[in-house]
Amino acid sequence: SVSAESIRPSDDPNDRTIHPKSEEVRKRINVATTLNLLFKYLDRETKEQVIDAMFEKTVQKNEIIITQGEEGDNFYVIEHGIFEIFVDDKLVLVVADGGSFGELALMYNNPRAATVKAKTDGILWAVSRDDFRRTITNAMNRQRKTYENFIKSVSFLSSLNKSEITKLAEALEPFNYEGGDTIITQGEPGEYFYIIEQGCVNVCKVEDNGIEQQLPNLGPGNYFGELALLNDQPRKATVVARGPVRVAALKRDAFVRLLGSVMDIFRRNAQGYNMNTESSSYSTQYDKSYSP
Ligand code: 1OR
Repeated sequence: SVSAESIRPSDDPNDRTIHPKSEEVRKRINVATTLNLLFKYLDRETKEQVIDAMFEKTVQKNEIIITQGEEGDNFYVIEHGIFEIFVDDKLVLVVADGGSFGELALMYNNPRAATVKAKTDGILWAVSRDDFRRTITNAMNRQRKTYENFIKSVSFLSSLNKSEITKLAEALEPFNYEGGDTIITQGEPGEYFYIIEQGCVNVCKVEDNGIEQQLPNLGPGNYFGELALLNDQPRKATVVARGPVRVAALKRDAFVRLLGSVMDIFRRNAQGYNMNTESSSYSTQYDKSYSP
């Protein structure tokens, strides 16, 4: 399905590698990468470039794909198969379909941090070091810079220092929603904290007595989803996109690790949630309730 010949136009200023592929193969790769974290940062065009640059590698059970300590050559996305990751001969992680490995050595110019071994036969899509850096590393750096500027513009994050901003920018993940999409469902467990980059969300809470209470809408620079992580409790409200919404999201462990200095603000603002929405002393975040 993949031509052995690769075209590398040297007069192209972008000097892109293209391993030609059928539409069917591109679709398979698209499926394999939809949930992959590294691909979240890519706009459609860059993602197409990564897929262009990929070449297929079939592997056999027990094959060693990466050896700890060696220099990094490729990054791999798993279309199919189970792979075991060992650090100092200790099994640390098992990855399978849609997962990936081998990015660290390419991103940071380090020796391979782990050994990766096929537990089953499998199919991998490989991207060479040069192509990886040109596409994925570049996109991640761009995204990080965009996030750094965004963080500096968000008032509840104004206490963060430079190194905290850098770490937060590395940990934030972009998610996009369409109008009507439910971002958070009341009663479910929470794994993410959200800051709105673009758009507006509706927050709605069903009280114990069954009465639905509309909370003020939230917009750019506002946050939600902190309570479940702060208090280790189910989601206390449902949050729905009112139109196209883009959020910067932070996983639970990163939230705890990176926003420690902001917890007081969260706690203080959370006291406002318990008051009636009509109350004049409603929380700081809602002082300027967002209405587009
Ligand atoms: P790499 O280029 O260093 C080995 O080649 C790959 O294994 C590495 O990139 C990651 O993609 C992947 N520690 C190091 N490498 C890991 C780890 C890992 N997990 C996956 N890889 N740890 C496991 C974290 C759950 C830390 C163990 C102390």
